[in-house]
Amino acid sequence: MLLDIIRKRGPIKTIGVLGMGYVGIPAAALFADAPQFTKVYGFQRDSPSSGYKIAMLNRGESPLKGEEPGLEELLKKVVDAGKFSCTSDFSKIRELDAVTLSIQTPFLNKEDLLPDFSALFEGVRNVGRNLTPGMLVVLESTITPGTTTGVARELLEKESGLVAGKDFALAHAPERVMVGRLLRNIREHDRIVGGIDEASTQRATELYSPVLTIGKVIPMTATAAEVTKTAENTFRDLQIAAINELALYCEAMGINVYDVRTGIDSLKGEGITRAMLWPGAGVGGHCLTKDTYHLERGVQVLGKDELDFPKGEPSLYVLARRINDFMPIHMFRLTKDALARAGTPLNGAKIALLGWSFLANSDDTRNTPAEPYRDLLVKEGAVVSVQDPYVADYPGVAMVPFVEEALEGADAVVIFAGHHQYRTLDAKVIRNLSGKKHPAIIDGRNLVDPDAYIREGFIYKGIGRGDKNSHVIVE
Ligand code: SAJ
Repeated sequence: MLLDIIRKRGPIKTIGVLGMGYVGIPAAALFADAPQFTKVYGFQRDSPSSGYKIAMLNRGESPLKGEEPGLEELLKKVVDAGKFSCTSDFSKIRELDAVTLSIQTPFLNKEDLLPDFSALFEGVRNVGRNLTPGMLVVLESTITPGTTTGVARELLEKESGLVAGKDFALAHAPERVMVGRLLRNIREHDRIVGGIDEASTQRATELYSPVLTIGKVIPMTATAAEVTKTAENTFRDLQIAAINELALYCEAMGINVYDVRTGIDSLKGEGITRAMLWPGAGVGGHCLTKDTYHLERGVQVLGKDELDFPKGEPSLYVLARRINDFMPIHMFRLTKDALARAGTPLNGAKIALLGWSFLANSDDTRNTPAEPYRDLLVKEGAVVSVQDPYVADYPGVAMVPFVEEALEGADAVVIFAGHHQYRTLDAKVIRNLSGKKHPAIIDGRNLVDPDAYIREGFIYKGIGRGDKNSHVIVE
């Protein structure tokens, strides 16, 4: 009986974390800082691309880019105390009471939206080969619902000859961390903990409780935990699509979506909420762009003959993805229409694309919606110069360091990411830099005041700004 084996083994003392990335490193440091645990190993393949992390981490240095408040101090503390060390020797897993896997699951390619689980499953095999009775295995990566009780369980059992739920505990505890607040998120967010059975859920709760400060453990089954993680991002994507669709409607009806948003958002109290998010030039990143498709694949596999759904209708969630992915195309349409009003053909037009990263005030460019937008312009023969204060280079994209350089001779200025630096752009200065009588300004993130630009002779277009998009051109 698993509970007996676990009772014989006693409380969790030693832990392994596979995947020294932005999820695994803070998780390992927090486990090591908990007095209940005596030793934590961080496991990292000694590969050409990331083997360097091993020595860095053993010096108490973080290989992560960007500011992570408290992380370096915490790493130094646990390394100096001998409670944390990083290794590529997976056989050390045999000594441990619990192992977590935080290995990324990117898409193989955008077309078929199939995830690449190869790195994660290699980690699972490494655990399987060193699995001992009574150990707890927890998957933290975002995975398709059904993976924990399916492929992951099969791989662990095949490699170890042990049986999940009988000889070892198995659970899914999805990460909910955001770059820039990793430690705070792990400590303060509630932690979804889903075991393949009651004993596994309890053992995983014992593992995570010590690192939570104001967060609490929310227990459920492993599959419910997988659906929770993918659905929480699916719902955010859906909320964004809902306001993006409303923005397109408002443009068509000649009204300002932000007035409507303020109006709807005023309906508050007595549990009434509308969760109004913000329309924009598109949705990028590594979470919202893929988690919907994990959820969809999960229900296709797990619910294949059971799903009762309106015949022939597309999934609302996939439709939301399509609406969000349409926004860069809409931005292209706004650009083309604005240039047409100035009598400038797209072919040969000079476009200043401001903001390449997928998120305001961030350097993260993963799945940026600016890329499909730029591709459409380049295909039409436009000359695009990209500027982003947080991004110095990007393969195949001509990037300029200063916004003035991008604006030099520009026929159109397009704001794609809501970086705060772009809020203070001066219409008069931009017009002089562009040297054009009627330059275009396309605002994808509602950063600028339309009238300030229209007064300067600009041709203005803004997402959701049906009240301004057909303005009279000021000579
Ligand atoms: N976006 C909009 N309108 C909005 C909000 C976002 O167009 O109202 C766009 C952003 O410009 C960006 C994309 O959506 O291109 C994603 O933005 P995001 O704020 O959701 O940032 P992410 O992708 O880093 O989402 C992460 C997720 N966290 C985890 O998966 C652990 C998500 O669950 C969080 O809700 C989100 O951070 C957050 O709230 O910061």
